[in-house]
Amino acid sequence: MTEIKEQEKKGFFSKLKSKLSGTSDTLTRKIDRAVLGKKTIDEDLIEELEEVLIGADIGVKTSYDILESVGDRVRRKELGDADALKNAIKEEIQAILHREESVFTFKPEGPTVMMVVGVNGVGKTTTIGKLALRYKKEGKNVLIAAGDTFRAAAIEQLQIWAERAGIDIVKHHDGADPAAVAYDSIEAAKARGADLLIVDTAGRLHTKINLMEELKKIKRVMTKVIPDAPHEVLLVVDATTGQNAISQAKLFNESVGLTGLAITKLDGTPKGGVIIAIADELDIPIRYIGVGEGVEDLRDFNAAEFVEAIF
Ligand SMILES: Nc1nc2c(ncn2[C@@H]2O[C@H](COP(=O)(O)OP(=O)(O)O)[C@@H](O)[C@H]2O)c(=O)[nH]1
Ligand SMILES: [Mg+2]
Repeated sequence: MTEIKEQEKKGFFSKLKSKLSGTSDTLTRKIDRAVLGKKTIDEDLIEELEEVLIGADIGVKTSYDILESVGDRVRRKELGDADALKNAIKEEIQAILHREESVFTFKPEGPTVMMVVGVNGVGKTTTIGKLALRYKKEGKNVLIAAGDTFRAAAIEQLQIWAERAGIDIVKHHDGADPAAVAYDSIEAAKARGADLLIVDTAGRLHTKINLMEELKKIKRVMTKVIPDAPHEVLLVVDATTGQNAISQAKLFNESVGLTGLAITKLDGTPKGGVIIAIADELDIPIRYIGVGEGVEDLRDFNAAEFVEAIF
């Protein structure tokens, strides 16, 4: 029994490793190449490594921070060889990621309300579908709301996930007021005693109202039914957009106040290093990572596991 579990864990990990190979190619292979055969660990090498880190989308500030403390250790002659140097970088990265590792938790009673935000195409609706299925499997009573009323296709897409998961969906016609959808869904969640309500939102609008104003309105409306809702404002960002993901996170955080992040499309991209910059530059917990389109490809973010997979 435990052996099977052990094997499952190994399979799960090797799959994660292969999904993140784009990032390990740009990051760890290049670190290896830079340090390989170097007899002395000096300032030139540190500079070379800084370029490697920046090239892996870790960002200028974060790359500098990482190598500043590694450089200190080099000057104190604590790092004797290339392996020790590589390990020091790995430890620094893990420490940064570890700060923002924090799993999503449910309120002890009453519906926990999660509002999912982000620009178009980042993977909001897909992430909601995966989460709904997962938490239902874990025995939660889940309800989802089609708050992206901007396109009919968005409602249909969520409907398909709801059918697949065998869960209820609250929806209005396309073009309806998303705040009204949010209000109805939160009333329904309360009335039905749902454990989790996940509300989808639009990433773009072509009307006069600004997206951020609309998201604020959705948040406000929710508090009329459940005063401390939403309990989670989850921003979804697409790792393949690299440094753009950071500016999106800053913008959404200033406007609507984020409590968690999901970073999608880490599979196949060489830009996965952006997660390190996000963890370093923003003080927002990373809840989930997306490494593919399958249901099992949305995982709780685990800093140690992530670093092991890319190093
Ligand atoms: N490869 C990959 N594709 C993803 C991931 N998450 C979402 N997608 C795809 O990204 C596209 C846009 O997703 P969608 O959920 O419609 O984005 P939304 O506009 O934010 O709601 C879809 O084709 C998804 O299948 C992921 O982790 N990896
Ligand atoms: Mg969508």
